[in-house]
Parts: sequence; structure tokens; C-alpha cells
Amino acid sequence: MQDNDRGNYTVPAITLYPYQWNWDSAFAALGFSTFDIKRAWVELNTLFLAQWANGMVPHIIFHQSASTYFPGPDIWFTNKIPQTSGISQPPVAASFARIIFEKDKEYGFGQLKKLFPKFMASHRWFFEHRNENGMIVVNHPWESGRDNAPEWDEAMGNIDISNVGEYVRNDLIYIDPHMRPQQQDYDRFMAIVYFARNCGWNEKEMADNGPFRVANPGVTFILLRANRDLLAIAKELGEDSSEIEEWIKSIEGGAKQLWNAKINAYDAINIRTGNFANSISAASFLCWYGGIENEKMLETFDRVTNAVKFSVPSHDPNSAKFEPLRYWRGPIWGVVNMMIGMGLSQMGHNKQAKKVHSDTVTLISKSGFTEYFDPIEGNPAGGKNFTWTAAIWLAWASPFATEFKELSY
Ligand code: 9WN
Repeated sequence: MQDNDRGNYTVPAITLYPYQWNWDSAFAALGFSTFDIKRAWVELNTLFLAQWANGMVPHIIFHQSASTYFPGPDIWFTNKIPQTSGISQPPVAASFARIIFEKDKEYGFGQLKKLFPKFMASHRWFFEHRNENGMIVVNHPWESGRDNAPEWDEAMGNIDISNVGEYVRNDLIYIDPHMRPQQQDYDRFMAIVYFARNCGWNEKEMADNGPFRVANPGVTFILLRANRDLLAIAKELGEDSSEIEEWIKSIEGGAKQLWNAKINAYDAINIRTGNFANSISAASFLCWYGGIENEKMLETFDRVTNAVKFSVPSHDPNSAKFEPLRYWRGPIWGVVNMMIGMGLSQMGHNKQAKKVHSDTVTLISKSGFTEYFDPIEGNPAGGKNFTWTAAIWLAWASPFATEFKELSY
């Protein structure tokens, strides 16, 4: 983490990801809070300095120029200072700010007071622009943080790529292509960026006519959790919480609609067609993190985790689409494990919580702070020396992470 620290923000990994990423930074803040509480708040403050006037917290902030990542600021062309991308990422910040605050309330009070209206504006933006009847949607797979998950396949298949043209992917220079999204995915990632750029990042146009709009368990449960934490923060600060309470009710209703009885799991829905993705991903298991109990999900969890040596695979190992090394189509991500593990233990599912925790410890001990892990062999995959893998080690996985508090809702 210290190698990746740029003073007031942290890059996810040198060379591969040379800018500030939204949810990576929130995990970094949590990691910093185990040894430098002030630095933790600096990380969150830098992230929210880039918040747009409409409340959106961008998914990448291009603080300095770097040639090793594509697509850079000239492609996004959002006209902001600092330069940013034009989409968001899963809103974990309020949840982690609450944990950091609990560690040092005296120092944290003023920090939280400053950030509270920014968290409110960000969550309000999700309600205004990423909400379909309480289900939270993404307008781009990158907004989910799980770029090439099979959940997006149907919606991605319907995207016109005739205007995409030539471009060079830098990720393939640094990482084995078998571990990265395929070219067909990248062409579609770019087609969505160009559509949004061409309409001047107009939210209404993107919601009504954008090429991609998919409701999904990942962002829905993460925002639900973040609202519960924001509610606790509002009470702590003596702020009005009525709007947050409405948001919670609304997403609880939305989450129910994501239940797909056919696969016994929470699932994504393509808003353009109304179809379920019929995909069980690690994000389906974030229901407990979101404060939602579901016994059937526990059965699915046991089945999925029994199918591989290490947990939690990002996609169902019994599915034909499972690929143990290809990014979000199979590998294990430490950050997702932390959220699943927190949710399981908060809901009292101790056996499952312990498994997620001990597998994460084994994986990191064996394979280091790698970007993600192969669920079959436990081997390292993707980039090396990753900030967020180190951060969850410090805050949750390591035997020294005893200060990690399990907060109630
Ligand atoms: C696009 C930085 C980010 C993570 C995402 C992960 C990956 C970027 C990419 O890296 O996405 O945002 O270029 O592959 O999918 O979750 O925030 O670590």
C-alpha cells in the first residue's frame, strides 16, 4: 500500500492502474485506518473532491497523466477538473467511513460531518439516475466493478459495435490475455463509452436510450448496506435521516424483484428486455452484507463453495460460463470475500463466514497481494502488489485484524 500511495490517494497497482479508482480507494482508506487514521480520511476526501455537481462520484480520477492505461481522459472527455471518467462504481465509501469513524470518533467526527452531505449527494444520484423501481442498475459493466461477469452477457450481446474503430488495449501488454476480458467485451465497453460521450454524459438520454442498463444484486446490495450505514452516521451526527429511511425501504422492495427462483439466487435483470441473466455470481452472496436474510441463498452458497477448493468464486463453477482464470468469470477477489464474510458473520452464519475468512487467509498467505486468485489451485492471477488485497488483509483477513468491529445495522 505504501508503494502505491501517491500522498493523498492510492493507485490500485503501479503501471496497470495508474490513477485513482473509486471503490479501490474506499478499500484503501479502510486499510490505512489500521495504521494511520488521518491518512485514511485523506483518501476518502480526495475521492470526494472529484464528485460531480450532480452527485456522481466518478469511477476513475485522472490526477496525473499516465500512458499505461486505456481508456485515458482524452477518451472519456468529460470536461472536469480534475479529469475523470463519466460513470461511477459500487458505493462502498459510506460503509467504510462508518468503520473508520468507529476507530477514532474524536478525530472522525469532523471528517464525517464534512463528508456526510457528499455521501447523501452520491446516494441521491444513484436514486435519481441508477434506479429502476428500487433495483439499482449500471449503465456500463465497469460501473459494477465486475467488468466481464456473465451477468452482462445478454445485454452486451445486443450492443452495436460498428462505430468503435481501432484502439490499443494496454492491459494485454502487462497481463496474460487469458486472465483478462475478451476483445468482444472491450469493443462493447468502448461502444457504451462513445454513446455516453456523444450525448454529453446526459443521464436522461443514457437511462432512456443507452445501449446497456442492467439491474444487479451487486450494486443493489452494496447501496442498501451503504444506506444502512449512512443512517447510523446521520443519527450519530444528529442529521435528518428521513430521506435515507425511504431509500432503504425502496431498495428492500427492489431486491425482492431480483430473486430468480429458477436458479435459487439473486440475479441480474436486463432492463431493456426484462430478462434474468440466469447467472449466480459472487455478488448474489452480498445479500447478507445488504442486511437481507435468505435461507435458499445459503443452500446455493454451500453448493457453489463446495464445488471448488477455494472460495468465493466470482461465478458459479457448475455453469458452462465458468472460467477459473478469466477476471470476473470465475476467480476469487479478496474485496468481495471481505464483504461476503462480513455479511455472513453479521447474520450469524458463522460456519460459512469462517470458511470465507480462512480461505482468504490461505490464498493471500500462499499467493500474496495479487489482484485475484484461481479458485481451483489458489494460484495468483492478474496484477501484482494490489492495494485493495493488502487493504482487506490489514482490515479483515490478517490475524492482527482484531480491531475490526462487526457493526450492527
Ligand atoms: C475498469 C481497479 C479496477 C477495479 C475494477 C476492476 C478493474 C478496470 C479495468 O480494475 O476495472 O474500471 O480496466 O479493468 O474490474 O473492479 O476497480 O482495480
